[in-house]
Amino acid sequence: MKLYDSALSPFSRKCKIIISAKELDVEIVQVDKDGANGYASGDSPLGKVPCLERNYPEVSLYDSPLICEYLDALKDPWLPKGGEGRWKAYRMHRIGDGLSEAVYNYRYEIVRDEALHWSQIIERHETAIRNVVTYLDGIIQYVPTKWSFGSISVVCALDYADFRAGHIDWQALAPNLAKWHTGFKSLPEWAETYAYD
Ligand SMILES: N[C@@H](CCC(=O)N[C@@H](CS)C(=O)NCC(=O)O)C(=O)O
Repeated sequence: MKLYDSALSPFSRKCKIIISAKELDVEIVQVDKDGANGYASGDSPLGKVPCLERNYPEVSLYDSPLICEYLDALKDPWLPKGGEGRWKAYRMHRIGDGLSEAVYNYRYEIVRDEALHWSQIIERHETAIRNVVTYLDGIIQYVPTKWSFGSISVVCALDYADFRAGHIDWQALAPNLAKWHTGFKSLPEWAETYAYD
């Protein structure tokens, strides 16, 4: 199997944490942008990373929540099989992704020429970032302090927020979340997949 990857992508990083933690046999392939096609990410018509190419190219998987669920299921699944725990894990995974999306959208606004900046949209994304970290700060004591289907997404989003929207200083807004996040930095998979130096 091959994971089409770009080192800075928080969506791709979630997949790499699972691959590393579970020692899965997946080749990580760095891809470049291909103009209006997006990334040259295998046979994904979306042109986005990550994309997971399995043994049959016609059944590649795209969109990171789906790829994470597939990879997780290959060995000792973190995602609970059913019950409320499963919904909680999906929910945490998706709020982490939503944070990454808000940071990503913010970034795409501010890299335009200044004359094209749309201040209401920039403020919309910044507000979403602030609201999500404040919300997470209040519930983080219920979220596992080790890798799980939910925590991978939140950890990747927080590092990405630091990298692309550091002026928000999410740690100051969310001290409980900051403490929780710091606990992951000593895990080998964190350092191995961290690309924001
Ligand atoms: N919902 C997608 C989002 C993936 C995504 O937006 N990836 C970005 C990189 S962080 C990308 O490939 N952007 C290229 C483009 O849209 O042209 C997922 O979770 O996989």
